[in-house]
Amino acid sequence: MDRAARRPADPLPLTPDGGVGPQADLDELARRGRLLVVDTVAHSGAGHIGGPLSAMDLLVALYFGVLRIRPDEPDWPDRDRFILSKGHSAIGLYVVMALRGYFPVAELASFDTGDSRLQGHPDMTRLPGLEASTGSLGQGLAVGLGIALGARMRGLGVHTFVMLGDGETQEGMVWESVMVAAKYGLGNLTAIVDCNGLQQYGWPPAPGDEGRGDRRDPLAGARLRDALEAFGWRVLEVDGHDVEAIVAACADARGAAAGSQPTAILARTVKGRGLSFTEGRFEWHARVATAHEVAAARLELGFEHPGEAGP
Ligand SMILES: Cc1ncc(C[n+]2csc(CCOP(=O)(O)OP(=O)(O)O)c2C)c(N)n1
Repeated sequence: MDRAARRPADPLPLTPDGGVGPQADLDELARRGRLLVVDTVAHSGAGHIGGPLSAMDLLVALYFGVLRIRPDEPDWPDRDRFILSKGHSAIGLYVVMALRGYFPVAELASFDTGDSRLQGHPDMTRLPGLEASTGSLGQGLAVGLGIALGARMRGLGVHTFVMLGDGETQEGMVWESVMVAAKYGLGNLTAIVDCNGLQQYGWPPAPGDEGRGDRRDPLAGARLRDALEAFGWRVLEVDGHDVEAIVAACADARGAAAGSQPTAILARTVKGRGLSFTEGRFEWHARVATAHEVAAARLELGFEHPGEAGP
């Protein structure tokens, strides 16, 4: 079948504009979001799975429980700003933006095609609602701190949230941004780190550890907390799959006084979360599900419609 003519299966009870409205149950939304990620990547034939599934509860919490935004007026000057610094998880962001009403869910079918607004990594010149183009790891926090500083200078009461991967914190530019944000006391800036402990191929084993096959990141967990605190940030830790807890942590971060420390929320997550065959498996970083796997995902997530998605 012609790729452009196919569309992801859509099990959602949608409103006419393709959104579901902010009152929907957030865990249910995350479950639906996960299926749309798997379906859309299968439909497109390319994309990432592990990172978007890891971040899905964080994205749902942000877009449905935290961010002050107007999907029908994406450039509203008083909106909160959100930057997905780990831009390879773009499909997770697009799914949640579609559910929130930025564009019709059916448009996900164009993901990663030539002239689509939904590029494989976020492109702010194409899709209204994106605050930055990302994908080259390490840059999102620098953009976020510039926005937060500018907002404070202009007296805007907006809050800027930036989501990073824990593997991404190996980029030196992250720490330059951490240092500058602390220097300027940007209490209106919050970094959310998706701490799943895995990245694309992980770290090579340390000398003597060759047989262990342990690809966990050395900065995951306690060492990341220590480093951020040493640079002058306030650090909160949260279960990154507990939507209510994430919303509460973000509210706490938003409450930081002007001129005080920026906040980092370390969200403990599982890469590939939600499907037994993707959880904790680095090889699903950017794998495409087969038709059989899409069907298995649908069953595991509790959706029985056959749908059209899948190769
Ligand atoms: C500067 C840069 N180097 C390498 C890559 C290739 N790359 C894409 S994702 C990724 C791993 C990212 O790991 P992490 O930040 O932990 O993301 P997650 O596990 O949440 O997907 C790498 C190395 C990139 N996009 N940018």
